[in-house]
Amino acid sequence: MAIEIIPVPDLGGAGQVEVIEVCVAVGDQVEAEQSLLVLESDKASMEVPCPQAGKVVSLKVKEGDSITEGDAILELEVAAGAEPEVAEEEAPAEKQDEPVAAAPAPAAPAAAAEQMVTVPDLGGADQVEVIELCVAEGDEIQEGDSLVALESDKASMEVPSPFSGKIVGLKLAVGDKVSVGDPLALMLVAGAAPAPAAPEVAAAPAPAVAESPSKAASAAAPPPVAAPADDRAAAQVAGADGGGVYAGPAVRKLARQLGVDLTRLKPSGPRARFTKEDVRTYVKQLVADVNSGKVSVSGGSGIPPIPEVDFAQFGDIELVKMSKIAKATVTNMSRAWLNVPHVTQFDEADITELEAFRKSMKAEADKRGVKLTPLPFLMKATAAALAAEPSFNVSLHADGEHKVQKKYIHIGMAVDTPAGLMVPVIRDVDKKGLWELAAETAAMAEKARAGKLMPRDMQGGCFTISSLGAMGGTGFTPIVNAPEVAIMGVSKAQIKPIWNGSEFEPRQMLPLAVSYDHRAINGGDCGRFFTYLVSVISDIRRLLL
Ligand code: CAO
Repeated sequence: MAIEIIPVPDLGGAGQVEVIEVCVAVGDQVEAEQSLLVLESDKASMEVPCPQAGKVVSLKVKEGDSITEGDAILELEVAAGAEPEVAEEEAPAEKQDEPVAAAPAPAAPAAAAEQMVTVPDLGGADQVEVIELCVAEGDEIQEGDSLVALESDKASMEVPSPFSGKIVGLKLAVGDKVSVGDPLALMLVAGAAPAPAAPEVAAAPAPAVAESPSKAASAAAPPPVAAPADDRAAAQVAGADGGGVYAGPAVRKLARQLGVDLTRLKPSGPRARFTKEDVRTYVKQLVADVNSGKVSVSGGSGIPPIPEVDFAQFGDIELVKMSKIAKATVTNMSRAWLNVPHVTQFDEADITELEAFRKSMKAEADKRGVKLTPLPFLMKATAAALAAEPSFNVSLHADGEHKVQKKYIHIGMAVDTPAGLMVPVIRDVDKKGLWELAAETAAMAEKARAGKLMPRDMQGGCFTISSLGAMGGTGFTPIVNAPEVAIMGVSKAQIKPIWNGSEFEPRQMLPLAVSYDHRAINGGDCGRFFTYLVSVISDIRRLLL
């Protein structure tokens, strides 16, 4: 093993550049070509790839540092005798003096002539996306003004104009993919010879991966990162108000990713330049304003926040830490409640016969070591209803165009545990018998209460049953466990006088409530599903049909 110092490569003449991101940490095993740093100059943001594989022993730079070519980035532990993999072809230093792209040859004053500006050497990058046009047809621009901003997966960069003159025609559009030599803009250039002379002014190569100068046309714009970093060269983004704002490519990229319109911000950088911090501060403030209710997200229909109250002013209080499950419940319930338009339908099932049968099985249940509660019967009946009314066994597809029709029947059961509410899922309920379901529901409830459920145990449900029957209550409206589209709440069975056509009969009635997502299910679907479900619970012989 040997220790190599990895230096900052040739930066295309960019001089001092800022480290905006360190992509590796001490101890990391890195591959050749893996990004080590993201740097930003006035004109470009760029990633610095690692020249060889190895282990990071120490870091010599940190975010915010100003560095230049040759500065040490990090110490890398490499296999003894290992050669830098990119050194041969791409070592920038070897090509530093080679001309890559050039401004047009100075010529004697002459009449204005049209010049085609082409895409300059892109440091080896090919098919680079045009992310912004910085000029429009008819614009009078100065040499060095940015024409377009390009973005590859490694860097975003601006292409400065090699001429002062007027834009006669733009040859590309936002979203186009361009390569070196592609026409960029036709310009009317005062005093330019009709055919530009051979390059005389050499520019430095693009960072780390410069290509042969032969690829650059004489009228190509100077390479993106070799451009002078003056005021004019700052990215000029046309604002909504027609004015201009100044921001480097990395700042514009961040603003684009976060959907921030830079014209709405105040720049804090030198010479009214926007910084990344400006964008972050703006977003932070916006989020804070939305959360505090100062700003409504949708012109009046936003949800006003629940005001913070100092409860201590009313009496003794204690802050109790919420469990992870309790916090997840906060998120899940809010998400389901706010996203799902709920409808809840109520009914009662006559479980007199079911209960008689269940009790008659007690001796056998004891022999099997299983407790036969009403829950397995409810599961089995629900599985039958889901098969009979498949409109309940769906989830809405994220594309807004489809429903996902499930061909399996997995049913979740809400379990009240000391840590909070958990919903383990019983798989393939339609294929299991009552004894198997009784054993499995009891085992899952036990596992939940012992905090031993695995994530997989709680995934894949099609429908949920929430039974508060053992506790009491005459009814409740359960919240759909999205992305499922329906849930059944079970309350405590009671003996009620039911009119049988000639007299009142004492019957054991089980109160049920089905809440459904009205985006996926209509009232008619629920009517069919629920009536069938109640009919099966009321006469479990139907399960055999
Ligand atoms: N009506 C009357 N009695 C009922 C009943 C009902 N609807 N459901 C169950 N019972 C009875 C059982 O038969 C059992 O009595 P016996 O011992 O005399 O047979 C007793 O209540 C206890 O049952 P159990 O709770 O042990 O078993 P279960 O299969 O009915 O329920 C489980 C299991 C895990 C669903 C339940 O224990 C549980 O945790 N429920 C809470 C669910 C919940 O929190 N839902 C709210 C979610 S939304 O906030």
